[in-house]
Amino acid sequence: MPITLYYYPASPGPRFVLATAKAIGVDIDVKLVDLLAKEHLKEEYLKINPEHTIPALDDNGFIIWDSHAIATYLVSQYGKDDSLYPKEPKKRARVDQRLYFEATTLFPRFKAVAFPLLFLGKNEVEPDKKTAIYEALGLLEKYLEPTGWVAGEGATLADIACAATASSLLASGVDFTAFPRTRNWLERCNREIPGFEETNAEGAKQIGQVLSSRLPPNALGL
Ligand SMILES: N[C@@H](CCC(=O)N[C@@H](CS)C(=O)NCC(=O)O)C(=O)O
Repeated sequence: MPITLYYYPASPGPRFVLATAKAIGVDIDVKLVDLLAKEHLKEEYLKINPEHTIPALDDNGFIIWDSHAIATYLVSQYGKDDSLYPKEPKKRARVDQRLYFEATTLFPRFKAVAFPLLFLGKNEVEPDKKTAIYEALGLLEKYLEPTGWVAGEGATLADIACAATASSLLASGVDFTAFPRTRNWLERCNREIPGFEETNAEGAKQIGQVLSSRLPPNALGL
């Protein structure tokens, strides 16, 4: 039986999961949940995920949501090796810490800007929310300093998670001039993480276009 991913291409989390599945060679059926049409709030989807967030995964009746929980499950269950999510406790702790950074800082700051534009009819960005995005990117820039990767010597799930969100910010007009390592790393993710560009680039472009269409020119730039 196939594994089903409830998915919306413009959202970073579903792209993170799809890129992970691609990188470890797991076949996934994608079921589109159109956020802009509010399909995530319908009874049918609330039965799958009462938190009404995308993505969620159904692996033959095992239902789990939150992109980080899904991606770590997929690698633990189906990965051929542990390079994306190391088993060694200290290496894993570093990857987990950076996954939680994405889950609790980088992505929520993006969502704090995107949600009002997408769902509340807003056409502006509050200055403190914009500042918070630049602060989060400053942290990511620091994390990349030792090795050029987010959480260790090579690409891990933390890179895929952070890159799905950072590429969305770049496509939405955030100014990356002060974050040269982050820009280089995004290009490296596209080149070196198998399947990443293929599963991520188009959706990042889509969210960038939707957000830009709701904002005055250069609203997220400096
Ligand atoms: N921590 C969650 C966040 C998921 C999330 O907030 N997804 C957004 C789309 S990018 C969503 O579903 N928004 C609709 C809602 O919150 O009702 C994850 O990583 O899966």
